[in-house]
Amino acid sequence: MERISTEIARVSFRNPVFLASGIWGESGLSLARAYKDGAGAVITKSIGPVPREGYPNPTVVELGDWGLINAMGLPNPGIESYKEEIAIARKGGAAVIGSLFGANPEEFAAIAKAMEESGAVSLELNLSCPHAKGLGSEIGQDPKALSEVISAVKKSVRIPVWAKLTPNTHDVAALAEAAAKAGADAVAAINTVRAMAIDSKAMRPILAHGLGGMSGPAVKPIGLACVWQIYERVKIPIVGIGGIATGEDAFEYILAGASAVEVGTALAQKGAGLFREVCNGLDAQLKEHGFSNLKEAVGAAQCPLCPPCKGSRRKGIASAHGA
Ligand code: RRO
Repeated sequence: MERISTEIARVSFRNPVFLASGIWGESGLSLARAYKDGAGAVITKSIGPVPREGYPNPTVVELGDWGLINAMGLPNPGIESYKEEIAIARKGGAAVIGSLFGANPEEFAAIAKAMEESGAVSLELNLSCPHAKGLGSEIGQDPKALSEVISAVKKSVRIPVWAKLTPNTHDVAALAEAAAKAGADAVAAINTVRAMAIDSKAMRPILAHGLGGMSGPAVKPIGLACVWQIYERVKIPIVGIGGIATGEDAFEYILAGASAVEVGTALAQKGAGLFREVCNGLDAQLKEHGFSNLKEAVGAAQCPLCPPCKGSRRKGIASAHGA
């Protein structure tokens, strides 16, 4: 399906529908399986410097059609043992993006190097987990701290580095700008939206951790707005995340400015057939709207008049993106 092949920071992908971090990323075999099932790339579970158990149960609240709230607490086996899983996924033929977190730039840089050595084709820095003390968005909401992490990782690896941004901020585009200035090759947006569910009978939060992160259909409009605002401000590619379950959802993210998308929550409901379904749906949308390839459609909704006309606003933005 040539029309939907894409490129993120010098790396080509057979299609733009990627497996999001946090689902099916526990083992190399499950990552390879998702790739065989049609993902354009697979993103690992977020991996830290040492094994971490995560929060006690309950860690997930399902909210029906809206999606779900999770507070897993970054459970992972630590980079030393996870290196092998990346190698297994690579042997299985998968394009692997390593997702990682740390408490400081040095930790990020060390894990990044280990992931590169294991065969990851790019890295996605988790600067955005919405509920982890001293980690995730506590670093990623601060442009200075975010920049320090990115600069350190860029010095330690040669593969492209994506910064995964939080929507839990007043100006996501400013974070993207800081990331680009620090050398990030791409940004991914969005991680989950800080959220909570309360059991009114028990009069307590449902999640053991209290606060969690919302994903699924309810966050799609938030993700689209973030991608839109980022596309207006930075030239590096954007990977869109949040509530994508159909080819039309993916097409909307592309129109807002994304060059690829990640699916997560919808996979839990619909299964691995979703990758091919979203790819086919996206291909059909591109064809129906007269685009001969995905690149032409990236940011096409940025013309407020009659997309995809050659309106001046779109032209200005598109030329800033080298189109
Ligand atoms: O593990 C988690 O609880 C988690 C992570 Br690392 C993340 O990046 N986003 C999220 O909603 N949960």
